[in-house]
Amino acid sequence: MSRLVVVSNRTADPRKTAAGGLAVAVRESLQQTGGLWFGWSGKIRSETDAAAGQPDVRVQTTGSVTLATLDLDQRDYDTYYLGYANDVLWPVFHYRLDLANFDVRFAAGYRRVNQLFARKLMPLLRPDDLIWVHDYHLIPLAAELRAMGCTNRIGFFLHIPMPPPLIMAAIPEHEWLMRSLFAYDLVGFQAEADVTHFAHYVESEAQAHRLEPGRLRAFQRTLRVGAYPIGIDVDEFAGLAQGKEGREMFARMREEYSRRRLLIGVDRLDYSKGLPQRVHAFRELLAQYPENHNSATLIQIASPSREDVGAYDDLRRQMDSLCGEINGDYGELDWMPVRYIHRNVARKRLPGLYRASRVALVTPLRDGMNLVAKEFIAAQDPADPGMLVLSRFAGAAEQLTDALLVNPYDAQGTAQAIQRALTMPLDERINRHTRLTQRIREHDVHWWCASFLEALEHSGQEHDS
Ligand code: GDG
Repeated sequence: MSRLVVVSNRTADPRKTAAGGLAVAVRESLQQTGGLWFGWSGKIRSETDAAAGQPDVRVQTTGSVTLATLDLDQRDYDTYYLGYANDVLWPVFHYRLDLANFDVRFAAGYRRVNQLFARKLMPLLRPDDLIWVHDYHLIPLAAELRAMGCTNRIGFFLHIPMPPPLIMAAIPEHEWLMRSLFAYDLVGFQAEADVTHFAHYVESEAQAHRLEPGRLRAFQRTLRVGAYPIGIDVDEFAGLAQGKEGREMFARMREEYSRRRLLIGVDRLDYSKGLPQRVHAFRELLAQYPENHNSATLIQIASPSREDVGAYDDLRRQMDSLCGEINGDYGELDWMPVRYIHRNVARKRLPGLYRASRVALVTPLRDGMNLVAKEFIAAQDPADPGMLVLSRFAGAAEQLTDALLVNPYDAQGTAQAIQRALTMPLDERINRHTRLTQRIREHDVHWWCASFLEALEHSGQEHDS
């Protein structure tokens, strides 16, 4: 069997509990097969180190997994990471052209770091390695590797949404970016909508042909594409809910909120997650349904994220002020409608918190998948489950159709759905939860990993140039 080589912007220690998302999924894929995980160390290389010519790739093996990391210098961090990845690709791929900053230095830095990754990775590769590249930071990596003579099978998975062609076309380098995807053997997306957007882009902008479902031909290359919706480790997460810290958290929350109804939101503080819109909808709930006064309480955990990027500062100020207003307008001496926590909460405590909540609000304006929606389902008591209110614009909405789907831009409609979730009879909650659990079990993280790697293994070398 081929060795697996995973490449992502950041790596994490595979022995430690990862914070979530990509890190959990990658750890899962590597633990199954063993292999190499290559990426940025998260450290900025000091000028002294650079001048002293210190080795810049550190290799460390633990069990069957080898971690290889490299430091970036300040200029690369500013242009590749803060600049192109998080000030161009992230906003545009989440349909936020208004927040994108198309600075030409960013594109050059992005290309330079992808070349650096390719140069440092090449000597570590073996001829039959399967290479799996993750996410928007590394779109051109396969093209750079191919230019250096790499003939391995290389797959790419995009964790964030693929926007429609006319939004993609706003990126000055869009043609180069999309062409470089054709250096992969397999490109996986989260949802069918993303596959459709990509196919439309290459058909309209690059005269691609669809050879058969899942195969596109353009730029003299043939590429396999497909939707591989990422999942969670359902048993592990349900197990955490039953563990010591999970049970303690659940008991504390149930006691604290015994006379109230708890709603939960857990997100990175990111403008794609629709946090201000969510607070507006919650305010609307209090305005439209006064029976929730002195009762419904929203705990919103917004873990700090990308604090070096300007748009995130504005969001933080906006959330501080919205939550202050709602508490000022509706709060009582013994009741605060919103508890807004701008800190990271330990992963082991999340399942207990989810389980103690009657409703989860997962209402991004745009999201590749959204794993919080799946974690909330996994943590519920099947005999008395809480209800998920889910944005139709999250990739998860394609699968989780038994949640209450909402348009997060519509505060009134979202408030109505929240009220429906809060008052839903037990039998309907159980029926919906049973079907939702089936969906997250069918497409869990093991399925995601195995199905992507199997497709990559069988994708073969279909390039003819
Ligand atoms: C990208 C895509 C896609 C959050 N706050 C805390 C915390 N979390 C954990 C959650 C969950 C993870 O972080 C977040 O996952 P998401 O899926 O919501 O989102 P992104 O970080 O935006 O990730 C997304 C994902 O990649 C995977 O492909 O689903 O669409 O944007 O696991 O529980 N964990 C802890 N404390 C927190 O305060 N411990």
